[in-house]
Amino acid sequence: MVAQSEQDVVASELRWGVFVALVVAIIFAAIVWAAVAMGRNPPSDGGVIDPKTLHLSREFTEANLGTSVGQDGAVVARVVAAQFQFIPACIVVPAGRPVTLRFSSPDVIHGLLIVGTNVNTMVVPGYISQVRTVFSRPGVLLMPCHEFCGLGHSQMIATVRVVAPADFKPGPDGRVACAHG
Ligand SMILES: [Cu+2]
Repeated sequence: MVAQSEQDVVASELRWGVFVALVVAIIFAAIVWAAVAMGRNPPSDGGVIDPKTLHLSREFTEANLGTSVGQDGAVVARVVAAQFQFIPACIVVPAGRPVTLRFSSPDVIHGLLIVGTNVNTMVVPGYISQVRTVFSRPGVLLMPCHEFCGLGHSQMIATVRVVAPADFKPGPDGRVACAHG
């Protein structure tokens, strides 16, 4: 091996430094581009809400929880993640159609994922976590809490019932609920 001079080593370090800086700049630019030009933001970007009064007003009151279909046909499901349950513990969503999921917590930090889908978010008190997705096919999916939130954490699991579009029948008030719970 040829012995390198001190200057060679410094020059090599500088080259690698520039290379790494370029990689970081490209990744950073991609993140900014996705956020600004494509509107892709982290799931926690759904707005702020006071965890103390979550259940009293605005969208997370009891009557608003679960799945609803708006006048424009948009499907939105709202779920409260609390120690140690999801409320409601079961939601119904249609397959093959965009669904917006909105979550919030009245107590501590929770997290959730829906098994076999790209839905995966933290639920931080004070913020609304929003995930948009399309469920590809009908089935019963599990939605466990994936952030340790206390002694009952392992019991904290909900069910997502994905039904065929023909079986997705909102009531006159635009709401759809699981048959039991
Ligand atoms: Cu939890």
